[in-house]
Amino acid sequence: MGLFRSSLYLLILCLLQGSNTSLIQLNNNGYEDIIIAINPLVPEDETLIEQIKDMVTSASTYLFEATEKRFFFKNVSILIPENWKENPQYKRPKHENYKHADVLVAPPTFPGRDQPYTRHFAACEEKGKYIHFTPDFVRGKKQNEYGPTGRVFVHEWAHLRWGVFDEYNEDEPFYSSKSKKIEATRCSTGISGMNKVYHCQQGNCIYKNCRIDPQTNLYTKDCQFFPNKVQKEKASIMFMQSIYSIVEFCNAKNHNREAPSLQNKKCNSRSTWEVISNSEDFKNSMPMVESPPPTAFSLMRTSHRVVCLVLDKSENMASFNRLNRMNQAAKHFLLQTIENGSWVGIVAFDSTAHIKSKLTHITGSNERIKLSESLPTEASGGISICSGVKTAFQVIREKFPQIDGSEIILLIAGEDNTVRNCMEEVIQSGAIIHLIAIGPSSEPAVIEMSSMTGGTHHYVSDQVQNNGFMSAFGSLTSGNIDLSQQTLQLESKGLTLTKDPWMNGTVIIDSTVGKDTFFFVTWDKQPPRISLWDPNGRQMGEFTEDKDSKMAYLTIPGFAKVGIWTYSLQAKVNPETLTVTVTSQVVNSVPPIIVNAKMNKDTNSFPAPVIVYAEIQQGYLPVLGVNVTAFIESKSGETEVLDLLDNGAGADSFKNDGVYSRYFTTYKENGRYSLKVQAQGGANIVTRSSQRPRNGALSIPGWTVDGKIEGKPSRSEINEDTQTTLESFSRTVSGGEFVVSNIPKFPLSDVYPPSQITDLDAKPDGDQITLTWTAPGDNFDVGKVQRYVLRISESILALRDNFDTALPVTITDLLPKEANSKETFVFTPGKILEENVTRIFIAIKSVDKSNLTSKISNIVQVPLFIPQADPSLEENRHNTRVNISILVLSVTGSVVVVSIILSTTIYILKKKKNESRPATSSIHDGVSDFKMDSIAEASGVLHITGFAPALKTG
Ligand SMILES: [Ca+2]
Ligand SMILES: [Ca+2]
Repeated sequence: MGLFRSSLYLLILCLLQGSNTSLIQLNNNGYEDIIIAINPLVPEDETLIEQIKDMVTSASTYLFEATEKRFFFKNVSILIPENWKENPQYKRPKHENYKHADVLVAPPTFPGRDQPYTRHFAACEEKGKYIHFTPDFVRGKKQNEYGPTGRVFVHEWAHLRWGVFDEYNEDEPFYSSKSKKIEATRCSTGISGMNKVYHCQQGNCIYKNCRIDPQTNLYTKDCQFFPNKVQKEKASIMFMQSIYSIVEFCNAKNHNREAPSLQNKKCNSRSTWEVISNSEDFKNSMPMVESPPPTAFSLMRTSHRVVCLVLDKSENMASFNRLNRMNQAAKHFLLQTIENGSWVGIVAFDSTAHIKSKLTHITGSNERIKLSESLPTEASGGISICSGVKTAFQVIREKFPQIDGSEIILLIAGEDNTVRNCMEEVIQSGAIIHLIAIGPSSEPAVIEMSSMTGGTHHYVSDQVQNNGFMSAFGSLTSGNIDLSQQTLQLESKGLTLTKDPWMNGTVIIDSTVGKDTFFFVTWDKQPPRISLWDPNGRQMGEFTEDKDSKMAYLTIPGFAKVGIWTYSLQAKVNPETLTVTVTSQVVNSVPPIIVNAKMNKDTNSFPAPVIVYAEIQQGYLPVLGVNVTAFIESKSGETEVLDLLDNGAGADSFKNDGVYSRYFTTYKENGRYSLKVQAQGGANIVTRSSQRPRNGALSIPGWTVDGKIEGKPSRSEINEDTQTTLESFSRTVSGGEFVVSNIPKFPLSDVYPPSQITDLDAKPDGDQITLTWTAPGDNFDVGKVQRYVLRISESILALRDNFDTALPVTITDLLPKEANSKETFVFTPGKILEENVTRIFIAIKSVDKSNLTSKISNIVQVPLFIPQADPSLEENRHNTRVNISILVLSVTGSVVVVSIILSTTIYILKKKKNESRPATSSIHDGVSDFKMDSIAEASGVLHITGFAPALKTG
């Protein structure tokens, strides 16, 4: 534990905040504008830059061949941290920054954990978030484990860019094949090798034959597949790009559909090449005739932040108290959020622009206060966004001739169709435009401007109690500095009080934050009475009141006491609207718990659903068991509340990866919606999982050479999932905005089917098979489905492509539960099976009250008989007792009463690596056991009497 703790202190600070949108473009077969960012915690080392270049250069050639001369890496920007020394070669970044990094080169989460991986938490075919390489990996020090770095880069690139998944599966390393053999999960099956157990006793290590586990009818967990070092097989890169002969992806011809790989589970049993061929990249390109040019690199070093506020003061700002609300949030930003060392200027505009403050270097509170006194005080006149932005360029150029990488926080409250006049100039300027749009009628073209320059955009409604301004400004922290200097938002809340004058609440300060904690209160009419108590019940002093701006604030100097702080506001008039915002800075040396929120898309057309994501991590480790609530506000201020779940069902792709997700479908009106996410963790309920990340290159277990195994197995990184309990915490973040169109005037009856079941699991148990899955709902993952349809087949393709004609299993006894509950169903396969059926495939669809049917679930496979082991393993089988259990004559279903409501259960697990398979000690039902050898020797294959001759359908 001591080691774990101390190493955690060394954890890298995750720089990615806010929604990450890659800036990569594909142009004439070449990928452009890839950003590889070196984390500031990586010690200065110029050779690392050369090694990154070598990696990408060799990856480009490998990628070109693997994609049939279709894609290569054309240009890459390497972001060098500010704490590395200057070099004339290093340019100032334009739109490139850490928030858009495609590849992070950052220290490992734990010393020695150098596994390369891709952060990907969406569905098949969707893009991943970033690739993580450690400095030692890039330096080539991990070649024995992962092979050449360029090849690994291509493996990770396929995850990141095309949303394909791994074709190995350490949780399910073996399966029962059609040819009655146990096979290693791999693609293609042409990859040859041996299955062995590496066994060490008192320092003596030997390779033993694999044994069969009678519970699973597969090899025991310690058995591993050791590929031949020399072989001819060319596919697949998503299995093991480290095998020298592997230069291709598995395609429709050589794809191994039977293997329980994540690729098969997530991509509907399609090959990686089929998925890649279906991508936009592929459809928009033709193979090249000539060889591609070598990759070009730009070196960029981040430096001080330059920000200019460009604030609308037109007559549009006069209504709904907008000007004052903007000033409150802008003051908060200037007093608290903007980092020391930054340069800040202020421009206000109506039909012309007015410089309110030239660029000021922020070194302490004097500059902050002075800037906050320069905000516009009167709202009148027309609106000219271009004059505002151009004047901001002028303000920046006075101090810095190059405006590359400068940020403009553009706040607008109305339409201005002349904005296109300066669109091109702004996009070419190298500045980043962050947009905060107020009210329903703000100029849509500016969103485009903001996206094109790599900025974020936020929408603020006129519902004061939703505190939209504060959330939007609060999210505009720097993406390029160490988290230790950043401000996190712990609370952002508002209330319109009518009868009851009180607004009471609590804020949790955890030990990873608490520096310079700032309590900020606003009102609409009269200053309320404000009281604040620390966790010991000691009342804090007076708040500083700014009556003109209708706000009051209090800084807790130094470090605020860890625990629950209580505030109480009493309104003096009725009605009154009050808001409370609490921010705090990170305490050095411990990575803070960080919440990022986003939607899967910025624009959406009805009736497609939007997926809301909240990612909660400490360092790069997922934080589990958090109560996560999304508030989605439409342009007229109606708010929809959703609980986000990390249960691996519905919209959530992976269980327990610290990404909490949910479908959003209850649109009320066309237009802009803003997202705010609140995360609350309870002490001893929230945990940090040390689980190894998914989606990454497989480490080489060792090679088979001339029938012997070479090299020590590298399973040194034990994937024991230690769960560290955490203290209580709270966070509130803005997730930006999205726009919905094409909502019909009159509501349609029912357009949403139940979501696809993606976590169907099957465990053989005696003569029965126990199925479990998470219940979908009437509309994706909300409500309750009407019924389930369960079908089985001997052929995976028959089940996938012709589900409706496959053999049904009666499941009508099962009354569906509320969405996100655990469903369990037990059935006995019985006499439907042919004598030589070695395994069956099972899938489920669900049907809602309007008879809308879900997509087919993931397909699970159950081995029914002991498959043939390798001939070399014959000696092992004599001691293997096998449970021959398929004796019952009919297909019957029974409902298992036990159920767990998942949505409210915090999943605390002490999980071993293999979760999906039953423990060998699980209950045995006493059905006849046979000696395997007596059967196998009698017939060569297993013949069990009592089965009908053919697989029946219907
Ligand atoms: Ca998840
Ligand atoms: Ca429905």
